[in-house]
Amino acid sequence: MKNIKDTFFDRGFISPIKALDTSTANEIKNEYINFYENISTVREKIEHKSKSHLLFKWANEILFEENILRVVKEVLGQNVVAWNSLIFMKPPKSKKYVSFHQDQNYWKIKMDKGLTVQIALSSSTKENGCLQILPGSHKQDYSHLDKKDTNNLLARGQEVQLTENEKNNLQKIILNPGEFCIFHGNIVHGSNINISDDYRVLFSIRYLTPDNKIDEKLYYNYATKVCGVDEFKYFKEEPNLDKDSPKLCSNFHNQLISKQAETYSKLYLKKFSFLSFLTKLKFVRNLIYLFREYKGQAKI
Ligand SMILES: O=C(O)CCC(=O)C(=O)O
Repeated sequence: MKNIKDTFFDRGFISPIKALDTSTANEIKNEYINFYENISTVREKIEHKSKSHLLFKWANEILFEENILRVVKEVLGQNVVAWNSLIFMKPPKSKKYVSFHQDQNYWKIKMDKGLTVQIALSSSTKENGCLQILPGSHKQDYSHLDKKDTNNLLARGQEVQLTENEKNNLQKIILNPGEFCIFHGNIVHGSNINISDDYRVLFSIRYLTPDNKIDEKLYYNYATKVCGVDEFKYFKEEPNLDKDSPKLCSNFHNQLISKQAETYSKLYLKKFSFLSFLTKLKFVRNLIYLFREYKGQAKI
C-alpha cells in the first residue's frame, strides 16, 4: 500500500481527513458568519479573507492544528511555513464560484514544495459548490486566461480551459465540518455556485517549505513558521495573535493588504500607476472595490 506522500504526489490530493470535532467546526462557522453579517463596508467584506490568521484567533489556531501538520509534514518534510490563509465563503443561493485554475505558477514556488490544506467549517457538498479537483493534473502546466467576472472569487479571474474528458474526470471533494483535504500547488481546481440554503465556509492554508522564494513583485512574502527550522530566511517574520496584540496584528494585516492593493492597482492603472499610492487609504480601496464590483471585475 502506498504511503501518504506517494499517494499525494501521484494523485495530487488526498481527502477526506479529520482535523476538528464537528462541534468545534460548527462553533467557528457560526462565529464567522455572525462576524460576516455585521460587516458594513465592501472593503472589509473582501480584505479579511486573505491572511485571515492575522485577524481571527481560530484561523491562527488551525494553522498549528496537529492533525493537519502531521499530514503536511509527511508530504513537505519537517520544516514548514504558512504563507497565506484564505476564507472561501459562498452565501446561501449565491452565484459565487471559483474558476478552474492552478495556483503555483502564479506564486512562482518550487515544484512539489507547496500545498494547500482546505478545511471545511461548514459541510461542503455538491449543492453548496464544493471544491472540485482534476486528479493528476499537477503534473502538467496549463495556460491561463484572465477572465474578469464579479462572481469569480479569484483575484484576477485566472482560468484554464478544460476538455470535455477532463470535465468528466473532475473529482468532487465532499467534506463534513471539521474534515480537510490537501492538494498540490499545481493541481487544477475550482468550484461551482451554491444552490443550497446554507453558507459554504471553507478555509484554505498555503503551506510551503522555507526554501521557496515568493514572487515579491506580486505578493507579500511574510509567513508564519509552523514547524521545524527556517535556515533560509527568505520569508519575513509576521506578528502572531498568540503573542502579539489583536491591534498590532490587524494593523500589520492592513499594511500588507494595502501594499497588495497598490501592486494590483499598478497593473490596472498602467500609465496612471503613479496614483496607486492612494490605495493606502481605506476609503479609496472601498471605492475601488465598489467600482470593480460595478464594472463586473474580480475581487482581491
Ligand atoms: O474554495 C474553493 O472553491 C476554491 C478554493 C481555492 O481555489 C484554493 O484554495 O486555492
